[in-house]
Amino acid sequence: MTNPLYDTLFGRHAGKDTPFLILNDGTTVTHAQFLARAAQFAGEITALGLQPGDRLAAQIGKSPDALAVYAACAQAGVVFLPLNTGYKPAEIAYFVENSGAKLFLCDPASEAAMTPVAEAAGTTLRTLGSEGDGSFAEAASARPESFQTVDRDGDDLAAFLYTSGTTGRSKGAMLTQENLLSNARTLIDYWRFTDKDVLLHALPIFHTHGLFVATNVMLMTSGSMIFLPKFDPDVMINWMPKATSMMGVPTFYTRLLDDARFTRDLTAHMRLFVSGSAPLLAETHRQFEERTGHRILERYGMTETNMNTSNPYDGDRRAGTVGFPLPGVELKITDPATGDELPQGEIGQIEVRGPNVFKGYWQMPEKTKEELREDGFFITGDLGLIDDKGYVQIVGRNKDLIISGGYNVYPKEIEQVLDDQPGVLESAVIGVPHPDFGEGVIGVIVPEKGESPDLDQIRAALGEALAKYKQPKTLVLVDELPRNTMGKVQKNILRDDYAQSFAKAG
Ligand code: MLC
Ligand code: AMP
Repeated sequence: MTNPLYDTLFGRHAGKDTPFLILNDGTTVTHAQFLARAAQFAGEITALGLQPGDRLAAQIGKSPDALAVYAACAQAGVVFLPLNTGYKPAEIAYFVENSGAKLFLCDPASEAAMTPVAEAAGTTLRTLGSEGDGSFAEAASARPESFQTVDRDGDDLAAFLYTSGTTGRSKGAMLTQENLLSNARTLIDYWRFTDKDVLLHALPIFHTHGLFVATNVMLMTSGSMIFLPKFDPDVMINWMPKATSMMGVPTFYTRLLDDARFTRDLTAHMRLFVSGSAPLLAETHRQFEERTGHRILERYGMTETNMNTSNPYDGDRRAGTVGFPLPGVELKITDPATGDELPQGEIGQIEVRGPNVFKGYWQMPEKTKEELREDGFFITGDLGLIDDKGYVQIVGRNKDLIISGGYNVYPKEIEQVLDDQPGVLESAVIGVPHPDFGEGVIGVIVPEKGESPDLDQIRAALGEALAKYKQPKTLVLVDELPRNTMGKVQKNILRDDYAQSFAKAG
């Protein structure tokens, strides 16, 4: 093999007229059509001067063309950097600049806003829309439908996915071809995917879950995907009888359960429901089984590691646990202070090692060293234990992180924006239970002495700076923040104080 990622996921389908993507309007994109488009894109990327190892950043809506950019990068040996479509220009500027991306693809509608971003970073900007439109798509249409695949090695970089950090600065997790391939191979086996599977795909394709877990698995098994632009209960319910499997974040499951049309009959054709990216409440697990007869299979992963653990396909899928370490993945629970391994049953930090674990953070050797040990164990920042049956339970986080609807929100990033606002002395951002998103973001603000900050103006500033899902759903003003004797803000007290804030929301 000359290019393991391309050959294993894409090249294997050369010339096949089998369905790959089934779109909401009922049209189908075959494997061969998809590869032809990807080859045109690879030709265009190369013509724009990108060399193997260069980065291509993309903030584009979910569509077959968007997925073809991933395939094209693999074929041209270019590192793919997908970006959340909700990010604002101020957020994008950092990723494009930090990654040194040579080409930045954005939606035609955001071209004007992104032009200064690309100019400042010295990056070429092209557009790609969801309907085959945009300057990149148009230029690529004139290119051949085949492309000489660039030689690559399993250890070469395939993708950068940025994850935020507790310091507020995002880090580019460098993932190799083999990181992605090894995980997909394992998951296919563990979850019994075959070419008969039809996956209901409603996740975004700019994160690990929708891009690598779902898509790589289906590409590797030659199955097909009902490829939906976003999660919409009506559309999900419409397509469910045609699917065999679904992967989703817990919000998908709670929203489906809220819909009376979601029944045992509707799911009769399904063989597997997978949940991950955020904790699934044991109650949701129970209600789901009661309603449909299916037991959700919960697994645990991260951007830096792909998937680490999974409940079993055949054995007991235990609610409130994330199952066993996947084959090839070593997992241990360690003492955060000493790094020593703890006995079974004790709570500590979760560390993992395996072919799935990333190569480090782009141009951040110090950060990499803090989290990725020399012996290959990655300190996940999650706290957990291994129970008496060997199941891993996640009990909390050793990092200041909120997970809202499956998206990670790092409080520091929001606090920095809040602290910059006129009349604000300091702030603390917390996550509290939310019936729809699992956790909802709250911003607690302390005004400067004698000041009364304008909350509408602050909301507007947050709207300018941050993607919608990061913006606090509630802002509150307080006289002071609770602190311990060391002066550290006690977020646990704030979380208790505001625990009921979203109790009636939905
Ligand atoms: C949307 N909103 C959110 C939000 N998503 N707010 C907080 N958290 C979220 N996740 C905002 C919207 O902008 C809107 O604001 C309001 O909340 C309601 O929007 P909605 O229409 O109900 O949201 P919707 O578009 O339906 O999106 C909800 C969702 C989506 C859950 C379907 O967020 C989603 O697809 N999440 C999946 C995330 C994911 O793929 N994570 C995997 C990461 S990989 P307003 O004010 O306009 O009303 C990873 C590793 C691993 O973690 O283990 O997998
Ligand atoms: P991300 O950085 O977006 O990849 O998010 C990874 C984080 O999501 C992990 O470190 C966990 O905190 C969380 N996570 C993923 N899957 C689960 C799960 N099944 N249960 C609880 N938390 C999860």
